[in-house]
Amino acid sequence: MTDLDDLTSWNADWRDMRVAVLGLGVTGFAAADTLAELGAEVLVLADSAEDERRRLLEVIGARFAETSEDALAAFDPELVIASPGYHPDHPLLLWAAGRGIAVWGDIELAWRLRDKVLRADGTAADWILITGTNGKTTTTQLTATMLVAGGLRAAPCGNIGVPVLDAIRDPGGFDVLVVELSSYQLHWMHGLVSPLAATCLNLADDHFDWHGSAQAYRDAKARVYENTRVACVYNLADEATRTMVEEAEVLEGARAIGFGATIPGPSDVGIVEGILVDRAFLDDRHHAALELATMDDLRESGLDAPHSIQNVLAASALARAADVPPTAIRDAIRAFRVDSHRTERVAESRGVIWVDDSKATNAHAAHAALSAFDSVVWIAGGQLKDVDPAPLIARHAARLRAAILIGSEREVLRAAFARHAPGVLLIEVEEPETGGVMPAVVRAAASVAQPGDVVLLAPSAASFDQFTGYADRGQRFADAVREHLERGGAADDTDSPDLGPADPAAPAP
Ligand code: UMA
Repeated sequence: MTDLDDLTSWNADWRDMRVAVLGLGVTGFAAADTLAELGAEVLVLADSAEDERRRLLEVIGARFAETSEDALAAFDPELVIASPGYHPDHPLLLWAAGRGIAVWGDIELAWRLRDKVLRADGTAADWILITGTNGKTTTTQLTATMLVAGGLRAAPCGNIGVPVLDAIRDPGGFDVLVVELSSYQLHWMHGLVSPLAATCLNLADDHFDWHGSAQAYRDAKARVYENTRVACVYNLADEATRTMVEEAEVLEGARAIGFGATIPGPSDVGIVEGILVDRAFLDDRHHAALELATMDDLRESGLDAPHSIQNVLAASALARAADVPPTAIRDAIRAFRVDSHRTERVAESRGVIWVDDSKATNAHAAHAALSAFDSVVWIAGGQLKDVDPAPLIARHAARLRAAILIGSEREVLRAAFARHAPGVLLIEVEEPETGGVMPAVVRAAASVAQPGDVVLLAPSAASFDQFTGYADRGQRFADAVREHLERGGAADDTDSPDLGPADPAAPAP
């Protein structure tokens, strides 16, 4: 029987160890591939999987079984690796817990194996960890871009879409990995990972369906700071993130660095008269500051919305913790362009602006998007993840020309509107048999939008009930908008006989 405590290196003896991998998405496949390469005996279990991945499993010498306790018991695993989407109460995880079998996430496994490809000085790449309810992906990309501009070999990975297990096996090797972590991945980390720098960008309600409570979600996020070596970067405007840092077990010498769009104190990164400055990573921080970039630089890169400024400040602090020079940070900001589906302007026609913020999968992100506009036709709904939409609706009722409801949990939204925004026009759009919901959504939005309005897709919900993900939802929206406008449709296109499955129901009951 292998002692799991000894398995802290790529060069440890993983041979013939029986490892069950739960899930065959990108994480499960990367885990199976890694473990097979190490000589372990691998059984992958999942409810469903793409044929191509199943075929590849055979090629790499791993086995597949549909989810079943019997299959897992017959395999008699010494270790279980859980994909992030697995709930801790999943029957197979309860089975493993009941027998005292260790369960690791992919992040812990990758940390143990990070010495596969070493840097020139013989050490493994540093890790920078990024979590938070919103802004993770942009901040991860920004940080990696800044590190590269500073001459470091760096890559974004983790929840952003590239499993960390793939990054640590890249033969080219890296100086720094910038790891985006979801609360699910943090849940499965057991205090081993020791990052160079870490941040929790912000904390708001999300994923309560998975974690069970706000406290459990917060506690998972707080793990990001454990064992930090150089800098715990926190949000000066979000007390919860400061408390996480205060309570974290960090390595001696690690510093707390605040970020915020205000005049920074010593040990903070902030803004003075339109200039982003570092008052943290310089010797004379009590009397001086380093210029990083100007607000004009941010504007030109589309990074000047309030939440984007926060992301830039956090990324700058993380990059400075890795010794990236200020000029490289400025260059990276100037060269950066915001990704698709994040407050992305899709079209403008007859005074109506169409904006895709499909990435707004929770209330915090939808709040940031809604706050940016004065008069909005809001497309909302999907999987609400057990988070009450009422506060968001109450807060933004005054700016809503109308709300177009989609998705599987419309009754919750309908009730929240009835209570907190009874004057707002509600249009419900049913999923048609073919062609998807977006063409009807766009027709409905065009029928109510007035010049000066923004039609905003910021659903405050996950998309998996109707789409393959937020990118698919945003793309279908953008396609439907362009098609509608090409056909000459616009705000006056209300006489279309096929307003389709849209069901105007205003005002709400
Ligand atoms: N599966 C089951 N039963 C379950 C759960 C999953 O059988 O109860 C199986 C599925 O059939 C499938 C596989 O597990 O075979 C899917 O595993 P997964 O859901 O963990 O997804 P991966 O493809 O491995 O992708 C995961 C992250 N997904 C989730 O956390 C849900 C990806 O984040 C991440 O990019 C990837 O690992 C690499 O690290 C996506 C995401 O939606 C983008 N993240 C959430 C978010 O950002 O809000 C957390």
